[in-house]
Amino acid sequence: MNKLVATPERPEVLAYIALGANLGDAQASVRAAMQRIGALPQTRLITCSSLYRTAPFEATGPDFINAVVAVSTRLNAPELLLNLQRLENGAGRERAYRNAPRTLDLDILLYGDASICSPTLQVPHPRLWGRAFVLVPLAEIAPTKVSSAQLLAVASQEIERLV
Ligand code: PH2
Ligand code: MG
Ligand code: MG
Repeated sequence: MNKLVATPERPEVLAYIALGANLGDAQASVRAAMQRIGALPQTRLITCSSLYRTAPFEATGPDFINAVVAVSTRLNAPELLLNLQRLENGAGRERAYRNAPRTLDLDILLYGDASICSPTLQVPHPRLWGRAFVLVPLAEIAPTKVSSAQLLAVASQEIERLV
């Protein structure tokens, strides 16, 4: 006899994603990416930071547009990463060399309280703390995640909130 076994629903996890672009219409790319992230399967957009214009940090090329979003998702972290990479590729992302100018970069900063260290994904993002272009928008939408000392440590990096 067939048994109906209910598959347990996966938990919703609050994740933070950094968005960046410095090729093409970067503001439009970042805004469109916010909407596309919210339309990913089993994922809801919770909060979007403002957009910020930032000087390239350990990178060359035009100024960046950066932002951070919070999502609630039932995707696991590797699935979320795969979906974000599809959005990067859909936006014409090319990987010519490390930190090359890009049409869209989407990085998982935090995935709930998870610590992940796999060859393809490290969470929390290993370079989260030294970068104003991530910390300032993250602090805007999740002030408890960033201390004033951490913000002070990146205060010399150029960043301008767009209105
Ligand atoms: N991303 C990098 C390297 N440097 N600088 C700014 N301002 N914004 C970025 O998004 C950025 C960067 C690697 O992903
Ligand atoms: Mg990045
Ligand atoms: Mg990236």
